[in-house]
Amino acid sequence: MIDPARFVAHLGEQGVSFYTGVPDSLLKSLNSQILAELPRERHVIAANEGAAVGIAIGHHLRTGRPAAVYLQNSGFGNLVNPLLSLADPDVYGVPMLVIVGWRGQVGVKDEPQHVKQGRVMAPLLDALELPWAVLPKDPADAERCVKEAVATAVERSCPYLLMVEKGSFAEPAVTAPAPAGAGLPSREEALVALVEAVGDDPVIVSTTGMLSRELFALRAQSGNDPGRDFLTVGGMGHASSIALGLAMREPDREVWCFDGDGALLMHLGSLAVIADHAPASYFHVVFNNGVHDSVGGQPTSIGVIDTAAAARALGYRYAASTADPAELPAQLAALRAHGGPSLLELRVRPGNRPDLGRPSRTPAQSKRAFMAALAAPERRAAGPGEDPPRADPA
Ligand SMILES: Cc1ncc(C[n+]2csc(CCOP(=O)(O)OP(=O)(O)O)c2C)c(N)n1
Repeated sequence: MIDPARFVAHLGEQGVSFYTGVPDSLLKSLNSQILAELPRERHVIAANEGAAVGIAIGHHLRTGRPAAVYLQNSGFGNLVNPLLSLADPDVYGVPMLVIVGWRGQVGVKDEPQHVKQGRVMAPLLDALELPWAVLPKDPADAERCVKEAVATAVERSCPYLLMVEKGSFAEPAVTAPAPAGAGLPSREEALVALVEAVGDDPVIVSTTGMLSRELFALRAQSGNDPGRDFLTVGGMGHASSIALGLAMREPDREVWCFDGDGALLMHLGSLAVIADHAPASYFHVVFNNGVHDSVGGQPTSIGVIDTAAAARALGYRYAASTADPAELPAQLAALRAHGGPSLLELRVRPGNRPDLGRPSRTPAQSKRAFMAALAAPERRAAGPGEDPPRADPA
């Protein structure tokens, strides 16, 4: 295994001393090392993977040096646009080292949302016509690989991609300070109270990561599952847009998006579009723990904004904030009284219980059940010119 401290030191020796990216569970040790060791001038946790490439380009324009960009391969699609239309040697030609955590690698058991992305990684990388390699787990081989990667990136003025397999990095010797949150409820406690206050009739679209797993576990435990939860297991940052598409075709039923602060920031522009198009039945709750909790607790930039004020400034009809689950019935009454699109920031502490399970149904099974529940006969008939709702026969 690779010692993350040595990895960072070795990259420094190759002239790479600036890091930016979106954290990943496979890169957790490296992310912790960078967080603990580097000053803020040398490390930026970006809103999304494409933005990280942008930051790396800016860094190079002023320093002439390559930056390191890190991400999980789930975010590969976000990165491809600026990589190919800006950094590529056919455009500006910007050297950088792109370190990609390889979830869903063939032969390694992983969640359904990672399987296809993992399986097609090699052909996708080949199609980019950029140099890439799998980072060896042996420390000496890893150093040789990194040296060669940086030299190639600089020589050819291009991004070089390094794929990192599960279990490549050892635990770091240093630890970043634990994120704050004392006195706040856990995400799961807040979720239980929120689900109770939302009630059984609405549709719920929950965000990527632990929150969806906690919602699934809550339904399984309580035995009360109205069947109208959509778990956004991949596509981080898009739960609010899924909820928008739904709400526009479901104006007589409340649609609630349960979001995370990292996911909210990842595609914050969607809020303006939601404000512009969502019906009054659209409600948005952001579980704000200040970190990317699901992949190791690395901070987001949510702390610099007033989330409720930002939602109002982006056009939401009403927005408020609370850290008290007991206040939820009153807070939700206020949201409902104002009508949507409205947002509630729910401040919670980082962390989850260690024995949290994972959804036992496949995403395709969940989708069919969800569509069938929405199309259930007690619902209104399709309006003129509308397709009747139907479950996917696949
Ligand atoms: C596009 C994309 N980038 C990165 C990831 C990896 N990832 C999964 S959950 C998560 C953190 C989510 O943070 P937040 O929305 O704040 O929710 P929390 O985990 O704190 O509850 C990340 C980075 C992903 N799934 N998709």
